[in-house]
Amino acid sequence: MLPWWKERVFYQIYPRSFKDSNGDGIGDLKGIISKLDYLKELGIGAVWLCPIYDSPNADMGYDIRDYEKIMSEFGDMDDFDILLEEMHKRDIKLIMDLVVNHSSDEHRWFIESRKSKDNPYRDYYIWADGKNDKEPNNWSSFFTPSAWSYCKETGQWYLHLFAEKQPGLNWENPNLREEIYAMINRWFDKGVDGFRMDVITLISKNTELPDGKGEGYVFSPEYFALQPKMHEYLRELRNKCFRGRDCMCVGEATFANETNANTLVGDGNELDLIFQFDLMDIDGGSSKWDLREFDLLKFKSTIEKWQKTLDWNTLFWGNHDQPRVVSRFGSTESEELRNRSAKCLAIAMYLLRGTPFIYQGEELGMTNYLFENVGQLRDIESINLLKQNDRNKDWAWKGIKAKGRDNARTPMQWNNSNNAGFTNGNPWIEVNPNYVLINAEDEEKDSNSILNFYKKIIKLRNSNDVLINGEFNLLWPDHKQLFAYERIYENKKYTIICNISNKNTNLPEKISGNVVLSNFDVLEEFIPFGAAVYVNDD
Ligand code: TEU
Ligand code: CA
Repeated sequence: MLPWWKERVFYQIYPRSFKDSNGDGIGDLKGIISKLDYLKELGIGAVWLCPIYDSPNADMGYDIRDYEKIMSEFGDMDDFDILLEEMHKRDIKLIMDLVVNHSSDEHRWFIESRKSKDNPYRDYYIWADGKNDKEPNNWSSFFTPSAWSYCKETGQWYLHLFAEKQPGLNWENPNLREEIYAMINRWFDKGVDGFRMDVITLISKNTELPDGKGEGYVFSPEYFALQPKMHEYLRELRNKCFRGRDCMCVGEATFANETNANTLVGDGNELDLIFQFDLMDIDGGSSKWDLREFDLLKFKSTIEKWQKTLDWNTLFWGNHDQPRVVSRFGSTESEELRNRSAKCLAIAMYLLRGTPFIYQGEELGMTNYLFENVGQLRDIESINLLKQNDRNKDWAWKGIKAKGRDNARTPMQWNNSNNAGFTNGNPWIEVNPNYVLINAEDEEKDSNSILNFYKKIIKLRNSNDVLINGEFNLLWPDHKQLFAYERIYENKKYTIICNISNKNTNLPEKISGNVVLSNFDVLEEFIPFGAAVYVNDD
């Protein structure tokens, strides 16, 4: 019997932008409840819900002020209880996004911790003395030049691997860990089905706090990612919270690679699944902002590497941190190409071996937004990039337009009425004006829509022995246009062929079997972004 999280297709909801029910322009829990039938009809079996906890939203909820209070803009705990009940009524599981590498600086623990060096909560966070009136070391953070901020009340610095308002929790402290475990178990007792653990590979740091190699501020994950005690903490988390429950824990495994990934999921004593980011980094250079062209051969070798590295992968083209996949790896040159490339990418990804995670709006073929000025941005990562590159604004803006996280955070496009039916108020972030063309209501009525194609792919995969259990075999690894692979289980084989290019191409060999799904009238020649699924059970 497979665990439920291997048999279901997941859908990631970014609640702030999903559906607003009370006209304040901000998505909320009641809005999600109103769209559960839409998810059921899509074929979704589980939801990853981005953080809904009380937060000042310095980083849109990834800065938690109270782990057991619902963010007031999203509703209250009664709304949550109804949401969970309505999900379970529809046999949709719920995993919560949990951020325990850091909290908000407005969390009561931090308010206490910063009061004095002998405060009982002092060691819930990572404090250190400066060196020669400067930071304790030269680490930079994901969002700020230095990973340290000074606290004059106590004359020490505190570590934050993200924004100043996201102080790092000190997992070395068993009291902190016990509080985290107790909180997780109280959420389990409410009936949630698991957690997506934010940047969980960063929870252990090198306590010597050594300088990174280089001049100035240096990004130094070799001292704060996948450190030795991380496994100890993950095993303790498994034993204190997950063991014995019919639940799932997926870790955002920032900096995991093929040499260490199995230490996180291999023996079942730590995480069940990981999100690794090799594919998300494929069009970046020294940073995500150094844009690179999509390289299909690199894509194919990356996919094959991970299909061979892990017995069970997470399968995703994006999330709330990534740009919209059809704009990034597909084509928006024409409506025909947007339609066909979105379908091609879905076939390419979601018939691989692993658990699919579809990001809200991806099933509609939603695109990046054409941001033009900083007033349209909401994401601290992009806003800080502009601040830190004042003399290099063109470079920064090029990166933000291509990969800024706000691209994925514009409101869900439900219909072609005002604000795409997301809100009848003033949306917290601009709605993409192409909602008049791209929206769920119109796509539901269009048999050729991306939405209806996603329904077909999910239906094909759901409860399909071969596509769930089958082994993966890459075909034609050196072909410069075709991404093709087989899924084989017992005597049945599916062959998946995708022309991820903007040129026609012929198949290198004849494929046996019948076409069960395709995004074009399959002939010998595959048109740009043409994709087809063949099955043969000889
Ligand atoms: O993201 C961690 C992370 O590495 C991101 O900074 C990501 O690599 C980057 O944004 C890509 O552009 C998690 C959450 O998914 C993200 O939303 C939070 O901002 C971050 O942690 C801090 O909690
Ligand atoms: Ca609202």
